[in-house]
Amino acid sequence: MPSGGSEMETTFLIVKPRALAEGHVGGIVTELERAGFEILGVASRRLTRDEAAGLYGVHEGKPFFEGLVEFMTSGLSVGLVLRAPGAVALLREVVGATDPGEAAPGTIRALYGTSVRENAVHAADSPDRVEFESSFYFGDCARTLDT
Ligand code: 3AN
Repeated sequence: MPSGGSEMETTFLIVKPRALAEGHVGGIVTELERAGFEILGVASRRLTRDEAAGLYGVHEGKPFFEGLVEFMTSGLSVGLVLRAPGAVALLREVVGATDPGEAAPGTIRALYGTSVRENAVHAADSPDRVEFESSFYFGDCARTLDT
C-alpha cells in the first residue's frame, strides 16, 4: 500500500532471467500495479558481464559473487522504472526478503523466487542506486524517462 504523506519517487526493479524464462513477468507486473506503482519505463535485455558485476559490485569477493554474475548474464531480464509515493521503501516491502524462504507470504520473492540467488527480482535500495542502475540498464533511453 502506498503510505500516506510520502513524497512521489521513482525506483527500479529487474525481473531476473529465471523468472522471465518461467513466464512470471506478467504476474510480477500485476503485483507491482496492485501495490500502487505506475510503470514509467520497461526494457528487456541480456546484461553483459561488466554490467552484472557493476550492479552487484558491493558483493565482489563474496563466495556467491561469480555465480550471481553468471546467473544474471544467463538470459534476458526485464528492467522496470516505477513511480509511487515512497517508491524505494515500498518496493523493498513488496519484493520481500532476499531469501524467498524467509520472504513474507504474498511478497514477490515468496511467490516467484526459487533460491537466494534466483530470487525472481532485484530491487534498488536507495535513490542513488535507482539513478545508477536505471541509467546503465536503459542507457541513452533513460534520458527520456525524466517526466
Ligand atoms: P537484495 O537483493 O535483497 O538487496 P543483497 O543486496 O544482499 O540483497 O544481495 C544481492 C543479490 O545477491 C541477491 N538478490 C541475491 O540474488 C544474491 N545473494 C545474496 N546473498 C546470497 C547468498 N548467500 N547466496 C547466493 N546469492 C546471494
